[in-house]
Amino acid sequence: MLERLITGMTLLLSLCSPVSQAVEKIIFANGGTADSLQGQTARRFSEQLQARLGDQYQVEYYSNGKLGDEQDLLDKLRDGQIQLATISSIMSAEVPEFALFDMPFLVRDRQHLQRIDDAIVMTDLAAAAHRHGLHIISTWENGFRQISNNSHPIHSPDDLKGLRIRTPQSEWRSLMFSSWGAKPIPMPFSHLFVALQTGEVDGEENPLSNINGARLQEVQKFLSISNHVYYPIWLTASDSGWQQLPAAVQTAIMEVAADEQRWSLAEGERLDTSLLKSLGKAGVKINYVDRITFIAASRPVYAQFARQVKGGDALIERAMGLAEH
Ligand code: EAX
Repeated sequence: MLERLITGMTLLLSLCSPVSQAVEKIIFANGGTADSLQGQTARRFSEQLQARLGDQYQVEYYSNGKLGDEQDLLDKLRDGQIQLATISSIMSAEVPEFALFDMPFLVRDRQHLQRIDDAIVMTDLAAAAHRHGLHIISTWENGFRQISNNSHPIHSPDDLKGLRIRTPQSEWRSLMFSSWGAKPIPMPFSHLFVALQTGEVDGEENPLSNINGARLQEVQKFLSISNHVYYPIWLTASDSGWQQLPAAVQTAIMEVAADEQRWSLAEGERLDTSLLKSLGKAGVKINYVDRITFIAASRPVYAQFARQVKGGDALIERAMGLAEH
C-alpha cells in the first residue's frame, strides 16, 4: 500500500515537475530596425517577458524584419509560426476601422492618444480586429510622422506635387499623399533605404525614430515637420494563437506590454525633441509645414473613411471629442 502510494506520488511529482516538461517557445517579431523606438520597445518587452516567465518559456525575439515585413508577420501569426508581432501602418489594410489613425492631424498629443486607446482601440477596434482573426494586446508608440525628401522643403501640399513619396503598403496612406499632390509609391520599410539611395523614390514619411533608426538622414536632404499622422504600433497575436496560451502567460504578456506602453510613449516624447537636434546636426535641413494648408487638403481622406468604413463618421467624431479633457 505504502509502496503504491509512493509510486503514485512520484508519478504525480514528475508530472508537475518543470524539468520534465519541454520548454515552450514564444516567438515574437518586429519589422522595424533595432535602433528605432519600436525596436527598442520590442526588445525591452521580450527581455521583461522572459524574466517574468522564467525557464519554462523561451521568448525568442527577432528584430529588423528578420522574419519578414509586417505583412509576412501577419501571415505567420495566422498560421501559428509565431505567437506575437508588432503591426503598424498596414493594420488598416487588414482591418479598415484602424484607418481612423490615417485621418490626418486627428491625434493631437500622446494624452489624446491614450484616451483614444482606452475608449476606441481597446473596445471598437479590438472587436473589429477579432472579426479578422487578430487579437490586439497593447498600443505602443511608433510616433508622429514627418516628411523627408531630396528635392526641397515641404511647406504646403503644393510642394509635394510630382514628388515620389514612399508610403507603407496601405491604401489610406497612399490616398493621403495623392490627395496632397504627391505620387505615392507603396513598398515595405526594409526596401526604403535603397529606394532613397538609388532615387527610385524622392522621399518618405516616418516618425523621427524610424528615420534615425534606418539612417535615412544619410540619403535625405530635407525634413519637414508635419506631424501629419500619429500611427501607433500594436502588439498583436492571432485569435487562435492567443487562445492557446495559458491564462498566466496571457496575464504576464498583458502586464509587461502595459509597462512598455508607458515607457514607449514617454520615450517617444523625449525623442521628438532630441532627434530633431541630432538630425539637424547631421546636416538635414529642417522646416515646419503650414498645417492649415495640409488640413484643408485632407478632406478627401476623411470623406473616404466615412463612406467606406461602416460607422466611420461616428468613430471620427468620438475620437475628435476626446481631444480636450
Ligand atoms: O517599421 O512602414 C513604415 O513606415 C512603418 O512606420 C513601420 O512601422 C516601420
